[in-house]
Amino acid sequence: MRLPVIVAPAIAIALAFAGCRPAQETAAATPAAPAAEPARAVASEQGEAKLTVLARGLSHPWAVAPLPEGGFLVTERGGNLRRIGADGSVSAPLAGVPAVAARGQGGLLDVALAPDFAQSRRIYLSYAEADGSGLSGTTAAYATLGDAGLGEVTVFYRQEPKLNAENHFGSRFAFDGQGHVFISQGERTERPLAHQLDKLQGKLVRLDLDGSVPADNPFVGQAGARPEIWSYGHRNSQGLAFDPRTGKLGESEHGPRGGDEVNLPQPGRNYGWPLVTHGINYSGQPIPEAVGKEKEGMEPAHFVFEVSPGLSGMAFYTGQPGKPWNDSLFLGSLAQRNLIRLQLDGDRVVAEERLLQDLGERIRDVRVAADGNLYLVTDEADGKLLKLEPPQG
Ligand SMILES: [Ca+2]
Repeated sequence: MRLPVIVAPAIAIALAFAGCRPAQETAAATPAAPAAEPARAVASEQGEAKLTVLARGLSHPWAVAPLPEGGFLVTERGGNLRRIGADGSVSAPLAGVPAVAARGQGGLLDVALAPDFAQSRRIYLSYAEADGSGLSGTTAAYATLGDAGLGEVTVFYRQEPKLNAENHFGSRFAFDGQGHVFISQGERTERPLAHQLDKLQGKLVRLDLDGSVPADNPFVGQAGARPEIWSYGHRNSQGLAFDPRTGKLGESEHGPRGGDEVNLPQPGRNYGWPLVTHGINYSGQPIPEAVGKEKEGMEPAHFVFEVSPGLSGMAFYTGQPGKPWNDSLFLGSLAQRNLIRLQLDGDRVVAEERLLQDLGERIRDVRVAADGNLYLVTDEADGKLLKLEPPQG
């Protein structure tokens, strides 16, 4: 087992000071592993939450998957997968991760545990993959998690065709508990592709857990359409999760300026991009194809942010009766650098709150773990893994 390659700066400083102290104190103060930094209070409309920096010094972390035995898997966009202990210890990069195309917005993206992870130790990874000529596409693999790395790495999905474009790869996984994995993607900034059913850009796809195509997918048997597709007309979908209360799939979509969306994607439906949007180009120019906020035959957004937060990962917080944040949807904001909490009544958004504004960091992913806490990663050069303990009511 290699030693951790990252020492949290605060710990390094603590150790430096420890050197000036009497020997007996130094021995007692030396941690076996980097200790978590002290928790601090976080104000919320629903009471006081608690924030702890579990680890820092991560390079643009993109996803966090809490492990059932404690600890976490965290991806770094440059291509590393690390295990982080419940005590904040950060492992060396795990071996066996596929080569990724870390250019533009591409690189190592999502990590998720298979529904039967406790028995199988299988994990899912999504990433940007290059071909020999420099074209790239969103790709998904599963693998078995061992102590030092991954084994039995199997690529089970490739976005086709590969393109000469470096942005809008997506991507997140979600599992429906009925033997399917969903993979969100972006349109790679080639807007018209989101409506072309023979291409996989701008599509949400649904596969069996081994990567085969389910016979009941909406476009199976339709000439000129890819059978992997579940829904289409998506711009860049970087959040995906099932609502445990309703079993409905939710999707967050990083939109154009003024057009970030939450959708509840249904099979075979068209979610409109780029014809239907509330936004304009980041240049300030209109989107050439846009016809308005709604159009016959296309699904309007379920919820729209008309000032763009720059949405990324998302998680439902449910099944916590008596807790003030019960029935919330959390979304990471990249551009506004905070954590969004949407209060839900059924599927309806009835209130909105921003958290962690004073942290000032791009929140790339948020997950709810079995311990009832939220875990986040910040997409920064000095990226952090954060634990957020909800108000107890
Ligand atoms: Ca849309």
